[in-house]
Amino acid sequence: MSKLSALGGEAAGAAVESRPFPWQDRPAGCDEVVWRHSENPIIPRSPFPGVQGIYNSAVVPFGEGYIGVFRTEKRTRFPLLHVGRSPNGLEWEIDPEPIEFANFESAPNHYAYDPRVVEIEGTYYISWCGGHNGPTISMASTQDFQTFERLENAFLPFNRNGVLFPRKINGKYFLLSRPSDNGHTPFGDIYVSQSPDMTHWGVHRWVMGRGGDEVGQWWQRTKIGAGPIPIETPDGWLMIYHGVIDTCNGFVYSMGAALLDLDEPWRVLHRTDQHLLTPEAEYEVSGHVPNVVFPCAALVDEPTGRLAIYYGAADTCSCVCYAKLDELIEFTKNHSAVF
Ligand code: BMA
Repeated sequence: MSKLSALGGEAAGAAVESRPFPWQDRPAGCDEVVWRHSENPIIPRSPFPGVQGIYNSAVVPFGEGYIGVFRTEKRTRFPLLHVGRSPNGLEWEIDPEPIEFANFESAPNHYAYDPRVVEIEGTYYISWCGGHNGPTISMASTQDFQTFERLENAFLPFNRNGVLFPRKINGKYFLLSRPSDNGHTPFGDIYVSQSPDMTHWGVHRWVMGRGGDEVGQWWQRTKIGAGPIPIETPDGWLMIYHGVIDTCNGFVYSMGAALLDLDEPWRVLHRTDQHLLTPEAEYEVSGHVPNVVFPCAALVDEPTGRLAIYYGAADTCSCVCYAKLDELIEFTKNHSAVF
């Protein structure tokens, strides 16, 4: 059964939990379904000396506040994962040292980027793009964000954007991914795989493909990839994702959404026929890689239906945007092209 069987409106009142939910109301005069936090970036490119980028990162509620796994780059520009903590989801303290795994010797050539985090049955799982012989989906688990156990890689190279579902479906773990290549992949569709144990992955099913001329969908014509952990709703799994267009100045990464069948999540019910957010703000169009909005996490305040989406901007800094869950679902249903 859906956790969000009834999507509360604003009148539903204060959040059940005492931890503050990161939120700003839609600004006056704005009629977008998704709007930006007014003080983005919430984490600037250098949260502490020696760091030159922190982006495409994941957060979850934890204790009285929030915890996150951040893609952090020091002067080597070699990406590693760092834990961060926040009382309110907006102000963050990032550990200066990267995550170390109890059962795994970190080699200097093991990179790690674009993490996602999810709690399933009391254990937190981290999936990220990792490797040393080509990128694939690496995974770890933790109970407390102090000790981390490295799990086996889910797939052979090359693969990216590994995103777990937040519960088992018909007794199996489900993992979205985007098979890719060793470089700046110029193609890519979203697939879903199943596992009985978080180690052995199979039953690979195609979920949805990139857009193109035939479907009039250029904003997502080059490749697509799942973003935050899918959100369970009565209308299906809400999967926020990125879509990419190739231009003469390089790739442009935008954000879209789809609703997937709750029991058979390879079946797409609805899918936005336009982007929800595209690089326009200064911090999105300018940075290490201009023109990137890259969502990796979302928080839902169940009593109010408020949604805070965390995204990396321009491969440089960390940002938040907001939506109302019921509005986003209605928008996805009413502006849909499934192909
Ligand atoms: C992808 C990943 C992301 C990055 C994006 C844009 O291939 O490497 O981490 O945000 O490219 O550079």
